[in-house]
Amino acid sequence: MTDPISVAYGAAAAAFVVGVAFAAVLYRSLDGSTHQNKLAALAVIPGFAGVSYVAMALGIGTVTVNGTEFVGFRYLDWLITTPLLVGFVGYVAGASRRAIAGVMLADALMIAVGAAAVLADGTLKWALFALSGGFHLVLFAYLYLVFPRTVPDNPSQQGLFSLLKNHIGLLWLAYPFVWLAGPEGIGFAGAVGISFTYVFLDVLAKVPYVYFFYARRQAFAEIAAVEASDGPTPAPAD
Ligand code: RET
Repeated sequence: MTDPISVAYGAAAAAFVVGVAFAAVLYRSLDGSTHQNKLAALAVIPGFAGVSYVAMALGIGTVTVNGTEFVGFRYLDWLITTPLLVGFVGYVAGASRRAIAGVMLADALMIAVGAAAVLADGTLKWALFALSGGFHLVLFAYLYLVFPRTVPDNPSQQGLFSLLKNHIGLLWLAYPFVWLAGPEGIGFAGAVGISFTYVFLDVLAKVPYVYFFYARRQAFAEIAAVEASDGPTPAPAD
């Protein structure tokens, strides 16, 4: 528990507590909004990550397969929380349930196939890596081609949507490269360096994400106001 990686994992768990606090403050600020209950699930993103990082700090779920360390809780955390990260972007975009389910499925498959690639060897490993990368591209297509079509003509919602889209679009690009560099890929970097990098990326991917919802909560107030009005807002006369 006192090795540097466990300390870094413990520090990450503390950072995720801050993320849960942002989700709680957002929840309270949405009293009376129709979005309050759905956005409550945002707390699962840093919450599950925090629990996973405690497990990782304690070495629970970490096994060595074919000489490579497989950090089970890392992939379990990603499997549960990354579909939520992309699903909520669809929600902000006002996307259909079908489109939201589609992006969440592509994301979950990207992670599950990526986990299988860690455990596999030889050609199969690289085939699975490529397949996971393919699901990553599908996810990008939802973010950059499908979701923008439905974003309402409302500056707060458009602003939050493009912030989340670009946050995910840029930051998540790092993951496959880190994986490739690590022992599960070509092995340029060791397990310790890779684990530190994942800690940094995971905290950046989740804590600011929840904060953006809080800082831009106006987007939900306005949606609520439009929904509360009787029917569609009349078009302004020219
Ligand atoms: C893997 C390896 C196989 C190829 C690809 C990957 C992508 C992973 C991503 C993970 C994102 C995780 C986040 C975690 C937050 O805590 C599985 C590394 C494409 C994009 C955002």
